[in-house]
Amino acid sequence: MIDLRSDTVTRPDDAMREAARTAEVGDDVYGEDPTVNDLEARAAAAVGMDAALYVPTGTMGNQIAARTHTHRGSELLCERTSHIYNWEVGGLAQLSGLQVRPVDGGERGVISPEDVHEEFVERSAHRPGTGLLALENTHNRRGGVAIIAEEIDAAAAAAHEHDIPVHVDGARLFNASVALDTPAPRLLENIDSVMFCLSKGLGAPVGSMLAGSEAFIARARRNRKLLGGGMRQAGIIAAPGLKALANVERLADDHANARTLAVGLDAIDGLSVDTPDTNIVLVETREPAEAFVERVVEEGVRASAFGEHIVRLCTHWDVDGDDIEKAIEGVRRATN
Ligand code: TLP
Repeated sequence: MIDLRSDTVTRPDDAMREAARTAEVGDDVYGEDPTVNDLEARAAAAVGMDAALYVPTGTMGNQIAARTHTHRGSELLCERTSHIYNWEVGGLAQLSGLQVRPVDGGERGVISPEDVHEEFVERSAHRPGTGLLALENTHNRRGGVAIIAEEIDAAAAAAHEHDIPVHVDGARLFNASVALDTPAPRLLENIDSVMFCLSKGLGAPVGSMLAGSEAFIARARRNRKLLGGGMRQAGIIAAPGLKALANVERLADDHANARTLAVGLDAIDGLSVDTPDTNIVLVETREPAEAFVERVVEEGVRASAFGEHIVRLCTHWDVDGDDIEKAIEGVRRATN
């Protein structure tokens, strides 16, 4: 079975398992786990921020960021199809009392400075006030779109004109960095906080990082405890995360595999596929996506239904060029 449902399905390699086995640990709620402390320092440096916090999931990282930046009853401005708004169980409302103001970012999911100015809400006797702008890079739902630094800068500058902080959901930030050949710190030069996942393309079994200023991370640490994310001897899971940080450059292989997959699938009758920026391939299907997904499983390929006629396939470090050829053949057989 070639599992292309997500880049989260990867299994840790021997080096990661060995790192977990031999990790030095302590109680991280006391700040005494040396492996977690090392991971937090290296993660902060990797994104050019002052400090970072290890969190169990990307969802928790985003939700902590939203809660830490805002006051209850304010608004969060984000793209209409963003993860933080659509796939985090309404956490913004449930956990932080936020109202979402979604903006349509078009085919690439990019929020423009004009969008920010137009949708900004001034706090008044009648209005809640915008509390945070959340961007997503790469943009998952729009097909792993890598958003360039200048577009991020422009939206951030507009938000800062209104004194609104900016958070980036960078679950796949390093995919953007590699695809654009832009260092991650440059993509975040004008950003107040970022979440990135160790457990997606980088291959760690678990874990994400939230990074920002020292003061922001100190407050975020408190919110992590509140949400039940204060972990004890977390070095056991942080150690594979440290190995994952070294896996950034190999994301280029995933992107090359995704392009090969896109070209192969686009040549199949009834399917339409655009060339992806990164490791996420969106396939437009003539038949309903659910039916397509069921059919390709029979031929040894797992994919995710992502819309009525949209199927997502992700490349990752557990699939190589041969697997991609086999996946294309499997889909061809399934659709014949
Ligand atoms: N995304 C998952 C699913 O939830 C769709 C996936 O398979 O892509 N931000 C973005 C942009 C994400 O894509 C995800 C996970 C998250 C945040 C949440 O990360 P986790 O799953 O670690 O909570």
